[in-house]
Amino acid sequence: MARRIMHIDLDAFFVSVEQTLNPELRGKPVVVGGRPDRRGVVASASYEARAFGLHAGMPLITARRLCPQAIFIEGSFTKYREASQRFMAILADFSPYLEPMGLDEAYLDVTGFESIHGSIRQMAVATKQRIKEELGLSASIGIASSKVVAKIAAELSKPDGLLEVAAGEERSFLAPLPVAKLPGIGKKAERILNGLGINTIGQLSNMPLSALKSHFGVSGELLCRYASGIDDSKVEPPGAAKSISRETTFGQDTRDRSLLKATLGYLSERVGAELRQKGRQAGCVTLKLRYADFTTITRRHSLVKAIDADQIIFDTGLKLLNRALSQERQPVRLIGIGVSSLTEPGRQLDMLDSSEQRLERLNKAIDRIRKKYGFTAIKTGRTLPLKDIFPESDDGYTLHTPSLSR
Ligand code: TTP
Ligand code: MG
Repeated sequence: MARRIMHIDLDAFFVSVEQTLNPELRGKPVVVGGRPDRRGVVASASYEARAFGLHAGMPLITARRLCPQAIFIEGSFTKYREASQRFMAILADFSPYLEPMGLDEAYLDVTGFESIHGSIRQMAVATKQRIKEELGLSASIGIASSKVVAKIAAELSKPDGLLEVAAGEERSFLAPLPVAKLPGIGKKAERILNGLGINTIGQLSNMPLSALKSHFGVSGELLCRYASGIDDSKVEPPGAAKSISRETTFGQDTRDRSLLKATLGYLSERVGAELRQKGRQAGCVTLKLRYADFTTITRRHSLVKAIDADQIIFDTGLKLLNRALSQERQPVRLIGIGVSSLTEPGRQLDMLDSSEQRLERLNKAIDRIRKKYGFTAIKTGRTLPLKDIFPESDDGYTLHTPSLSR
């Protein structure tokens, strides 16, 4: 029996959440991402704004030029995370085979669920209705026999759409679409294919596999399968996180060592808090820097022993930072810190030496107080310079981009 898979994606997610909270924004060109006089890009644009050519990733300055009457909102990640959790909870009511992809989209395997809802189409209608009634948000849903086709169907149906591709119709459904609609085909691959005279997915599916492989290596095979609507990958519930990271772009490129250090300190605390909250320890710390000319570097350090202390994440990151800055004269645009090689803590308490025990007790106490009174209830010395620069809330500081500050 053919599988039935739904792909659900909320329409203009960040903007729509803002519109539910402020009805005056409804039906208007609205952009979430930041103020148009600051630098940054559009994170989400209402469909009214898209009519003027605005889209995610466009610089805010360009967006304002194309649509001066648009309303620009800084946004707040906390609101979007909450809406996302409620959205996923609704989906989980419909099927336990749920694979969230980011905040506002998910796959649902609904094979065999016809009997409960009459048809899968009616099930999708009911799903959309609950999302509308309970969250005030509109969703678009694609239904097909595979993830890749369901995703493309959902995107094609937007906004507030519902599109089902019957089993056996995958190939003819995909054939007339431009190659760029296929997941995995970015700007570069699109240019290569167009250069070869391949514009539609149908043309792509007729290319010899050897030609695809010579241009795209091992990915060639996957492209060939996708182009024919073949994708056996399962809808899988999320596994444990492989890494945890936080990053931020500065309002202005900076060489200010104390700002860089304090920001690194704050981001390290955010990473450490999530690491401990997930009950994991990390064996590797990675620093990320983007310089003024957009050159981006990552520097990693493997630790002898897995850790979960803010102090060690920060100290390791700071060493990497100092080394990187000594080799580069440009100002810094973005800084990020992450941990990976995550493991369950397996050690025994009495094996810890006293300095580790002290750190562990300290971080536990900090976590407890922050859980009760908010993140900024405790400001460590290393982050103090941020106090006068960034607005603070119970959830922590709001760095450069409020719609993404988490
Ligand atoms: P998308 O689902 O790609 O975009 P959207 O929901 O705003 O619009 P639609 O699905 O109707 O086309 O992404 C979901 C959210 O993720 C989006 O509201 C904001 C955020 N996002 C960014 O912050 N930066 C980006 O470049 C993109 C694409 C999305
Ligand atoms: Mg969306």
